[in-house]
Amino acid sequence: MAKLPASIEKLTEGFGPHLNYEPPGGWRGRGEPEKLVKTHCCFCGQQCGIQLKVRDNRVIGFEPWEDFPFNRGKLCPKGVKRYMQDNHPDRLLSPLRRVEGQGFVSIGWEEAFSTTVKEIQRVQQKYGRDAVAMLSGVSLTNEKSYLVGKFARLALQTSELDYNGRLCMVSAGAGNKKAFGLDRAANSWADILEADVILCAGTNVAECSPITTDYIWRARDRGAQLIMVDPRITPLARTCDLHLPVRPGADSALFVAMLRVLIEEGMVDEAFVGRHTSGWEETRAKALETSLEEASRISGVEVEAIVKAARMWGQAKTSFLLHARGIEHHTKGVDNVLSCINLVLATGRIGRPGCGYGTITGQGNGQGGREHGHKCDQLPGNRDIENPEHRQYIADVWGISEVELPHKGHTAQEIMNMIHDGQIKALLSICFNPVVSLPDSNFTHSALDKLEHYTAIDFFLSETAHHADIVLAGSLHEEEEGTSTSAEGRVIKINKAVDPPGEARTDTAILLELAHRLGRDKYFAHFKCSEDIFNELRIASKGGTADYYGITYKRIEDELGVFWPCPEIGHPGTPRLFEDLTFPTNDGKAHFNPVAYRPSAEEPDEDYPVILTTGRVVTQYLSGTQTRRIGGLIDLCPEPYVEIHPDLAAKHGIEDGKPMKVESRRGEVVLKAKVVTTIRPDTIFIPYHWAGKMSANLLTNRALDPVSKIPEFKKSVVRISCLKG
Ligand SMILES: Nc1nc2c(c(=O)[nH]1)N[C@H]1C(S)=C(S)[C@@H](COP(=O)(O)OP(=O)(O)OC[C@H]3O[C@@H](n4cnc5c(=O)[nH]c(N)nc54)[C@H](O)[C@@H]3O)O[C@H]1N2
Ligand SMILES: Nc1nc2c(c(=O)[nH]1)N[C@H]1C(S)=C(S)[C@@H](COP(=O)(O)OP(=O)(O)OC[C@H]3O[C@@H](n4cnc5c(=O)[nH]c(N)nc54)[C@H](O)[C@@H]3O)O[C@H]1N2
Ligand code: SF4
Ligand SMILES: [Mo]
Repeated sequence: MAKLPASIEKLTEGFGPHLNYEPPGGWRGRGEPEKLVKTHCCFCGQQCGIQLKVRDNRVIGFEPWEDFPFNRGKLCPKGVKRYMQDNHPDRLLSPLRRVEGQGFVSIGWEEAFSTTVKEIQRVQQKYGRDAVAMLSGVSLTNEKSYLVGKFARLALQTSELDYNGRLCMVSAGAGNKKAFGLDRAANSWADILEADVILCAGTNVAECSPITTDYIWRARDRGAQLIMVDPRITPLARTCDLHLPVRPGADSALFVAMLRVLIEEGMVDEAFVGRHTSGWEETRAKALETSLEEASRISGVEVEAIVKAARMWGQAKTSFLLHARGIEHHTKGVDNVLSCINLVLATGRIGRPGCGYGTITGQGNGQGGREHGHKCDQLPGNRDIENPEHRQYIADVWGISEVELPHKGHTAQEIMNMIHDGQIKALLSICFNPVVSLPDSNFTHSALDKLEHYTAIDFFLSETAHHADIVLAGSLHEEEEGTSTSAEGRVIKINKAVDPPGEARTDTAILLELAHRLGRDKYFAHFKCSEDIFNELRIASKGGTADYYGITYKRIEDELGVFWPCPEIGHPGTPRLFEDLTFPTNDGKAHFNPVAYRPSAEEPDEDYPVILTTGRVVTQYLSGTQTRRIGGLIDLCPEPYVEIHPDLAAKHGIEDGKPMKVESRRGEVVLKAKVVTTIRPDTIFIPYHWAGKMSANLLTNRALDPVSKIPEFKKSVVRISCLKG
């Protein structure tokens, strides 16, 4: 193996023996694979096709899968290294119990299940059913997401179920439903290739949706222009035609100003607006209330740049608008999304070739997972848990009376607040690491310490699982068959490559056993395999906006994915939505929504004069429990840092590579400064994938968007100082 540069060796010192881990004899010593399994990457919403090499019931490597149309064999660094999770020495091989003074000790499944069930029953008898909450995650397949929704409502019989997509996709989802009546990217990525102008708002495409970069480059090869809206000049922005360095939290002011230019310069598609939309008059009037100068003052983007962006967008024949968490992780995340959609609708560029719109889904199954029922307000098929007809339909599918179906519960951050307040006493979590990923981690730690009982299902001992009484050893992505839905809305097949190692069990087997022990077999015992669950999901989604009825395992495999909605077996699936220019809203039209700028929950002041924004790096994934264990990825970015502009750094005597302190109203961190000219001088950026003292979420704010209840990860205020020595 080539020797690592001294600087990197130094940085990885002390990270523990698991880094650069290789099995005895090395990976090569494992010999040739016995089989190649076509499946998908376990990480982000791009859901790249990949082939896993398997030998002796172990994943020993990967091969590109060039036939899969979305990524055509391409992978990012995480996809290339993902196979190293399998065989990992940190992998949980049996259930664990936390014993005071001893830490975690290995126990048998009988003890693990009986303790969990006894505690759930004790807490529910003493405090009521809703005193037990469940938190879930959308790295899980559609089958597991559906099962969790049914499990929480029929086995735990609680209304307190929510999921980690609450930190991710919910502002986009709420905005999409308001405007289009349906929550999915409106097009497959093939339409990006035909777009004349591509506008990317609040998305670090090259690092976070790396394969989308390839689509944008191919469009640019045909002459497409690229506009990027981000407080940082991200890697893709370095090549764009126009970069708008928006002040964090000010996107709606910017987009409303662009709409004003479209109106004033006659670039609105009046025929489309008149025939296919409603709400235009109010939206138009609102847009004309803010002057360009005022929008420029709020957003920090020059008037000329706003006008230029509006003209580039307004004069194009085809266009594609993409956004992600940069505009969505705000207390006005939904407003920001709606202000983008207003630009798409005003120019009538939707439902045609090369005319597209989409939020870029974050987590692996961030799309499918938000459709089939582990959101607190939702039932499968993207049905509304408070709509009497929707409730009756699902009650019939599940064989219960409608009154037995719990009502809407609270969202993820609200559940954590209720744990802190003592209203929720026990927690079951699967696939969620809130200690690292929720804002204000000191608060999250103290909330979890108050629980009377906590069982976590994970394959690694995450930082949140450190608080658990019982940890159930669940399964990796490659250990269970299922389906997932990519950012494009394409339903794809996840194939099982290996069995769970040691005593670990599949997530599905764990949930089914818990349901059995809770005495609710009659709703679950018919599930003998993942396909049984999918077939029930198909029926449960039938007639909903996210209709999967016509999708079968066989079709997915034969067709390399099927786009929902797909309401009948013979239906071809729907790569491009709204082609007939009708929308599944109450009036069949797309809805404009008037948006007015409002400040963020925190704005800079004398005590905390600097804006903090947070996000990602290409080599780490989410809370890092998976990618911080893969040596090859840690080598590329071993620890978090503070991106800071040279002017701001100089003001505080901060030097590149030297430690600096960042303090907010909630906590403080000491990290190395990374002095770069690619960030606004009033803003610093910290990647959030690390736990403990290096965690960005020690600083962030628990304030929520009033509609989507997403936390304001993208803006809080801090003071900074240089640390000598
Ligand atoms: N490498 C990697 N890829 C990932 C993930 C990962 O953890 N690592 N996670 C996946 C998931 S779950 C998600 S949600 C996606 C997230 O994908 P993205 O949303 O693209 O990633 P982020 O880094 O969270 O934020 C994107 C950008 O928002 C900018 N930004 C900050 N504040 C504002 C603002 O107020 N306005 C605007 N316009 N921009 C702002 C930041 O500078 C940043 O460049 O990535 C997915 N892909
Ligand atoms: N400051 C700041 N905070 C953020 C963000 C930000 O931009 N800034 N982004 C937010 C966003 S967009 C997101 S999506 C969240 C993500 O936050 P989380 O969802 O908490 O992050 P993950 O790392 O996905 O945590 C999932 C846990 O589930 C486990 N897991 C993964 N797959 C499976 C599986 O198949 N089965 C089981 N049983 N367990 C599994 C992993 O080991 C891990 O411990 O973070 C949010 N937090
Ligand atoms: S992390 Fe995302 S872009 Fe990278 S290989 Fe996996 S699915 Fe593809
Ligand atoms: Mo996300």
